[in-house]
Amino acid sequence: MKLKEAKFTTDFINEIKAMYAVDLKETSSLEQFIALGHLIKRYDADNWTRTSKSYRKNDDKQVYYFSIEFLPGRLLQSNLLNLDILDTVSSGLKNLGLDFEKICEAEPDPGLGNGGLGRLAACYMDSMASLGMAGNGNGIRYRYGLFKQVFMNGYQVELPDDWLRNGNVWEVRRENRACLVRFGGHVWLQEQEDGALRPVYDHTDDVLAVPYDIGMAGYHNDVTNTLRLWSAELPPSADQTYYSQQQRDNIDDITKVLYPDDSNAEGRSLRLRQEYFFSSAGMQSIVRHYFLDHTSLKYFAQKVAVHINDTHPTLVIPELMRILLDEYDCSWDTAWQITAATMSYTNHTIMQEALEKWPIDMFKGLLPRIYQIVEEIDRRYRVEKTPIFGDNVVDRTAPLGDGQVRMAYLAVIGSHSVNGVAPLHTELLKKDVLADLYRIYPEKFNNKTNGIADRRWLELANRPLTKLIDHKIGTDWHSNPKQLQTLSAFENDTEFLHQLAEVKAINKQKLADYVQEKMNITLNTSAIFDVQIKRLHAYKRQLLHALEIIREYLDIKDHPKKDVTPRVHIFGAKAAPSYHYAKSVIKVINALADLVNNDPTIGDKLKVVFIPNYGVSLGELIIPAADISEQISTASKEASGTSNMKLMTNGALSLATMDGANIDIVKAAGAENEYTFGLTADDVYGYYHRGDYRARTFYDDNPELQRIVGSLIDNMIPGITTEGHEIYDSLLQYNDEYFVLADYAAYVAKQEKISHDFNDVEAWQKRSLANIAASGTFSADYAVARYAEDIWQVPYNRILK
Ligand code: 26W
Repeated sequence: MKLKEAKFTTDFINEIKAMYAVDLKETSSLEQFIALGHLIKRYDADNWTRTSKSYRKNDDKQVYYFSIEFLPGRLLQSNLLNLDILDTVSSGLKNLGLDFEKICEAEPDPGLGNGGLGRLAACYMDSMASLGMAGNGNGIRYRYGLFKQVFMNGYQVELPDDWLRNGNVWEVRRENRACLVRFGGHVWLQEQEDGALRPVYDHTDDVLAVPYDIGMAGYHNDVTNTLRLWSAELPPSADQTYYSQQQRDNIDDITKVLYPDDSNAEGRSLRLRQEYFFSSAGMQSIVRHYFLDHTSLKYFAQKVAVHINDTHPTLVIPELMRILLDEYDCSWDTAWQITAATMSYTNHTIMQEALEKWPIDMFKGLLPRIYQIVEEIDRRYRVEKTPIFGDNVVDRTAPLGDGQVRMAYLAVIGSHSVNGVAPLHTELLKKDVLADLYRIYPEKFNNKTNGIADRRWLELANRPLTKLIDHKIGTDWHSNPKQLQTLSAFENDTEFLHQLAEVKAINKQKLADYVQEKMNITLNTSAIFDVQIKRLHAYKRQLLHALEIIREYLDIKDHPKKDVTPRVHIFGAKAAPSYHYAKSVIKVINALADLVNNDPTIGDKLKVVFIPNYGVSLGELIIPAADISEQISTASKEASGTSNMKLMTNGALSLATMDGANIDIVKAAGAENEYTFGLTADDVYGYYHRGDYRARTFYDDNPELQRIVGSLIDNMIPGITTEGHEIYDSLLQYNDEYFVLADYAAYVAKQEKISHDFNDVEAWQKRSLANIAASGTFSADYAVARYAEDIWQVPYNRILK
């Protein structure tokens, strides 16, 4: 949009006056942010209105991306960038004597997600809008997001994330778009005078689902899509009938808080209520919207694509069936044909404990009508497939089995497309986790490698690098990220390589200033910034990284005169509150940090920093400062990873196992520009098949490893008696489930090589440049375009080069 600085500053001052009736200089950064947010939302209102109107006028097919998690991060800067007024507004505010950075930091970071899945959904929302695609998000407006993490004596402590205490400037409450969602009660089919069988409900617990819409502005295209987040409230009948405090609390609880687990399906009934709540509200509002401009269901699947982000929204399948059968008198076959053609499902993990299976009793009690429909889906699936594939395969793949509703199977059977998020992951789905269903529906399976919103993770998070790249190759890469590849022409441009090193140094200093201020730890910015930022999980092997730190520490202690390449190990990771092992690893790393950082003989040769409360905003500060990107998961366990892509595009070199999208990153940038090591997925599966992995063998054969693992229990690291023994036993008594000891030697060898290579600045920057140049392929714009072409069949108007 066109905006003159003078117009902006006038509007802003008026906004402040209108909202706070005080002069600008008397307002806080938070008030300035809130006023600015309201002003920007007003600037974008025309785009938002026009966009949804044009989709209806052109009768465009629309995508509805259902996700129980969205991690949008702060929206101020990305909205300003996408509306093409970032420079105007930032200089306008500076000229008013305000601190733009402080205003940006006043914005709450909506933690409505755990990690990869939630952030991917947010990146895809940005790309759908930026491609001019009719892409709507559908999720939950949690009153409390993912817990705030603080460390008390090195232990993780969870605090409530009261992100709405100052309201949310970007949202619009849509009272008149509310829907009623029914739980519990009894349902039976009753013959009507027209002979049709219709369900009759009684004693149901009804909940009002109220949507809050947030505009998703596209990049320089005046398109603004909608992210709709649902909130649970008392139904209108509450005015007439008495509701006990308990009943009121039961309703409130539905959207009160995000479940902080990102890999363990707890199977709590409140979680099931959350999943049905937003799936039903979302589906009802989609069908209602469709019938604003259509009279028959014949074209529904041609006008609506519903995407199921992991199994959490799978109930959209029986819910659409319920609506078509019960409210539109559709025949079963027609309803099923429409539903399967509308639905598509993405799997994000192969971890067994993460695959949702709901006890039938709980499911039936809470969702009686939905259970009847799932039962019929199961019955018809068995009737159709048993003659072809036999009892065993059908029993193993039917939605109902072992007293459970198996959500992944229901998602596959009820969708026309099933995709993994990186080539290796998709192969493992076909060969292992969903092998039986792949035999039955091979045509449904496809791969869609993840992507990242490079506008946020490069253009916004790393302004110095963006300016340097613009200076070298122009700005076309902003909307055609593959253009970054043209940077490789400058791989021998030593001046440019040194400019790259300066940019990295600026970002490292920025992070060092934050760590100094918040944690009172002084970082040596010429050291290697070795970064591992992701949820704390055994398969992600933060423990392997910790063992390396112990090795480095002992090496310096043993050889104080030895010339070492200084290192700073940076961790960011939340552990699910109920995940005991993960919390023990956090304690051990923090105890190790205390030992290393306060050991006078170490000085600034080695530092360990575990930055608390890692999330999107901290990621934007840490990622541009990274030299090494730790992607060391046990091969086959990380479906894709996306921090690997964000670190790559900011010039970090990957230290990686051949797992998830690491494989594709190595292929894109060239193995010579990364550090790969360790067992492959085939090696890991080989051990599973043979059942012959013996962690102790690796321990017995490696005295150095014995000393390092021994330091977990020999009090070298103070304060970890319990945790040290727990981890020590997990390795040697419980046979090291994630092959940490098997990969130790290869990992350490690469770390040694990194210490050597880092000192050749030009060679290092040349490899850093190769990563930046090759990173364009991992833009979410290309990933979403592939979903649009192969799965959703929706148009988008941006020509992608
Ligand atoms: C039921 C508990 C639960 C909650 C969340 C189980 C599983 C999840 C998510 C699927 C876990 C997740 O975030 N998976 C990550 O998804 C990313 C986006 O595709 C991938 O890049 C990561 O590899 C994957 O771990």
